[in-house]
Amino acid sequence: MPVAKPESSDSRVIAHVDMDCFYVQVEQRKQPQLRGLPTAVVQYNEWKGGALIAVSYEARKFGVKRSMRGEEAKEVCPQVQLVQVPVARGKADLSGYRNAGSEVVSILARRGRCERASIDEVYLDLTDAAEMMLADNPPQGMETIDEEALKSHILGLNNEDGSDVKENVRKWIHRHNADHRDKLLACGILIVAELRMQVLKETEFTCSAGIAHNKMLAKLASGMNKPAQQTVVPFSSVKGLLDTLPIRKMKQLGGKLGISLQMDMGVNTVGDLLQFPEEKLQERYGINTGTWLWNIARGISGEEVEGRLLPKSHGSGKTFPGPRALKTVPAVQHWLNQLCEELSERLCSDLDQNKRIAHTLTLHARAYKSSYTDSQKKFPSKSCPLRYGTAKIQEDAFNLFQAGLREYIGFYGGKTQGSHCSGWGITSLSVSASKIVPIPSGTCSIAKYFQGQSTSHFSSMQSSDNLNTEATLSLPSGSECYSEVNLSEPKIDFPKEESWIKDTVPDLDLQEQKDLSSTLSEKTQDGFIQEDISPLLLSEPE
Ligand code: DCP
Repeated sequence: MPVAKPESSDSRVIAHVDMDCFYVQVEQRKQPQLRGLPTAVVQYNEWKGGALIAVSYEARKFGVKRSMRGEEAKEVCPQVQLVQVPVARGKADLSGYRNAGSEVVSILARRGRCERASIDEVYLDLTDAAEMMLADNPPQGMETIDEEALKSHILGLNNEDGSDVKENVRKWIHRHNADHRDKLLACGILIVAELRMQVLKETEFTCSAGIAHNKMLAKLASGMNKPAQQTVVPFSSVKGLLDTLPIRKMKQLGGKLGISLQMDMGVNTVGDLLQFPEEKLQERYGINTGTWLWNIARGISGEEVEGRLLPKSHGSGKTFPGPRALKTVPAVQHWLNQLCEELSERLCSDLDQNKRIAHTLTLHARAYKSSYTDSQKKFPSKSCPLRYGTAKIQEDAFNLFQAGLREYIGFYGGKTQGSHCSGWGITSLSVSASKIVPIPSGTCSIAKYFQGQSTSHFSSMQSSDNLNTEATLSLPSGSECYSEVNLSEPKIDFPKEESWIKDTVPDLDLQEQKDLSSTLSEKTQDGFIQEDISPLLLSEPE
């Protein structure tokens, strides 16, 4: 949970950039004949035409929605072009989308600190660039303002009927009597417009952006005018924006906390929170969450843009809904092997390209038990130290699964006959690698690094299919220690009916998560507390 720094945060320039119908744009770049046509990307599972995961703006005009399946989309828009997501190892292959996201990040990072927040979203801290522009070539004195900047939406700007909107924006940017905060935002408008045009030129992708004094407001604004547009939140418009904003629209309030606020406190809009003293909110939701709620009601957020261009973890997952649930241990092992193979490949390319290694392997699963009273019990997530090499990862992941299964079905719970188990089914599986850090600078070879680290890492090196143990590293000096972001959340494979969490790292710290969890009397809420214990004697718990 970020601590509010109202004084300093008022004069920051933060942008949130979000790609428009991202997977569709990636597919349209591959097949330019689809440009301008109503298009949707569908899952690899072809049942009823496949579930839609991205919908172009042309298709949205006909009523095509992400919640539909291909057949339904054809009913509302017979000319819709359905493109299947690429497939590898019997599951969706997102690597093309990840790489396309990286192309965009490398352009956006040119003007300030850049945080890759998801596969298609980035935060930028443009404060220094804006201050520099203000000092050298302030917008107030510019004769011409770029057309793209003039198309910006400035919240609170009085655009009476008939008035020339672009002219109003030009006047707002040119105001000499604006306070420092608005002058900085005016610079932000120009910088972001230029960056977006650069992205278009170099990648052919359009994106939308929000520009404000903090991350929270920038994120809210970026979704207000899409596609290919930018929205600005001047300080004077913050209250108006939040007063009527339904709380469920806030990133962290779409789930159980939002429901509790509505049901227990009668809070429907962010503005409704203003009536509660900070102490009252703390009493109800814990110290950190209470203060955070008090702050967001006032548009205050001290959350920093982290300098992070690389993902914080890698993951690979797949769901097995309904009749496709996995009911035997060999079936689970088969799929785990596929997932681990993909994970291992990505770890190797991260090591190769970025000189980073991951330290923790985690297995998550969803399961059901047909014949037991505690059918609500969740399949426990399990972690262990990560050993490099596909075979090692497969072996460890399988051990994690077995430990989880033993705990899940209980000692007497499963009717296990050899490899065949009855009474349980696995509906989703995922493996992830986290605690990714750069190999210390000065390490001369990968093999030496692993030798120095642990025998498990080293032994895995010997069996790695993909690693060249002789490879000599030229490590960047003073490499940055990246913190986590989960770009690799296996989004596609999660069931549609569950709310998809784009931003997979909730902006709540551990204490906060616990506060919240205990307040809501739930010990194992998804997204808040994960039980990652090492079930094996491989090493100490996380
Ligand atoms: N995605 C997915 N499954 C979901 C939601 C999204 O696989 N349930 C993928 C496809 C999207 C991409 O993530 O193209 C980015 O998701 P967004 O929510 O940002 O949506 P889009 O970029 O598709 O559209 P918009 O222009 O509304 O942001």
